[in-house]
Formats: sequence, C-alpha cells, structure tokens
Amino acid sequence: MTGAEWQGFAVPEMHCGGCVKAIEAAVKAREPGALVEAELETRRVRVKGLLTPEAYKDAIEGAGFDATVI
Ligand SMILES: [Cu+2]
Repeated sequence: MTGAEWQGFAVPEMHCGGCVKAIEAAVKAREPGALVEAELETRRVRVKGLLTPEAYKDAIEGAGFDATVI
C-alpha cells in the first residue's frame, strides 16, 4: 500500500448506512486491501488503494450509485 493516495468521490445518492455498506463492499470486492471512508453528511467517499480513480468510480457505480471523481 506504499504510495497510495486518498482519492475522493462525490456520491450524491448515498443516503444511509446501508448505502455506505454497499459502497464499501463494492470497493473491497474490487480491491480487498482498499481503505474506504464514507461521510454521509457531505455524501463523499474517500478510497485509499492502488487502483485508478476510474476503477473505484466503476465499482461504486456497479453498486448502483452515481459517482464523480473529485
Ligand atoms: Cu441507503
């Protein structure tokens, strides 16, 4: 995980803890070692891992949420 940076995503449809769990599961399915922090108040997700922003965006969208790289 050396060199990994936090990457931010706006996920406006993330409304509750269930959404957060689904998003975390989707990202970790793509990269089991990824760190995921979701903040409901701002509807933002931060991911720290070795994949590209597009890969995480794709994983989040695969769980049914629009995501924008920020
Ligand atoms: Cu929800």
